[in-house]
Amino acid sequence: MNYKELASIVDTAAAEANAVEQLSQSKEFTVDEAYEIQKEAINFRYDRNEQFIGVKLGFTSKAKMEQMGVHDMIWGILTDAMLYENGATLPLSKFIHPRAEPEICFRTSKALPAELTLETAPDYIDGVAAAIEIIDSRYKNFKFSLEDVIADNCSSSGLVIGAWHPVDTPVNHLAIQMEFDGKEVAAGNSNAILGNPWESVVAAARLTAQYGQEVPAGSLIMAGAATAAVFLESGKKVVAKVEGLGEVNFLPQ
Ligand code: OOG
Ligand code: MG
Repeated sequence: MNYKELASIVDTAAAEANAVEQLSQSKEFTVDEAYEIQKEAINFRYDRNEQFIGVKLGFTSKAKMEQMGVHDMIWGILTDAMLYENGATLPLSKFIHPRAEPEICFRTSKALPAELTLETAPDYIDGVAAAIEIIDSRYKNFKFSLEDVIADNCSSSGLVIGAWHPVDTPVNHLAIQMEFDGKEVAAGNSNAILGNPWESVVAAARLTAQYGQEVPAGSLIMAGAATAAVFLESGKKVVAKVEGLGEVNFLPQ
């Protein structure tokens, strides 16, 4: 099977909300090949007129790596079809076994260069916001190897963004919390994200350049979860709160 054929398996699984076996069970592939498969899977979305809106990083915190049993940072692509409005109802029928995780989102003001530092990164960003990512692995039992999850566009399936705040809004050492119907289901600190969430912007610039992905002005960068992700429950309102950045919510139904 070539990359495109492998990509069509995860793309169809996503489109039909039907879990499949891990791709590596039929063919072994490397991390670099996994990104080739991811690219082909995203091309299927572009063929359906979905638009690039940004990138997401994954496994930027210990909590996430431990939950999923993997040990390296990953990145994937976000499209407009994944974006839900703050307060929206999320149709659960479109998903397989979705989980939510509270995150921080950055918005680019200029195209990202390949090399950024903690000092230069803010020059390329014009907003920060509280966010929730909805991840929905296309693999059975939400189980995968590092290569498999990369090929599956890092489980990307949805995101909700809160109100934008200026670029100089502090993002370090912020309390992050997620509630289902008012009950806390996850809690952490923003510094669990690579020691400083701005490191995610630096990493996004480096990784996207390495794989030839442009990140134009106006793109979103999801920094990765500081806490483990939690399975959605129908009718239970999901609220994420990030100290200083406010709240963001949606209703799975
Ligand atoms: C992969 C996606 C990880 C994060 O924020 O760490 C991720 C997964 O856990 O299915 O989005
Ligand atoms: Mg995430």
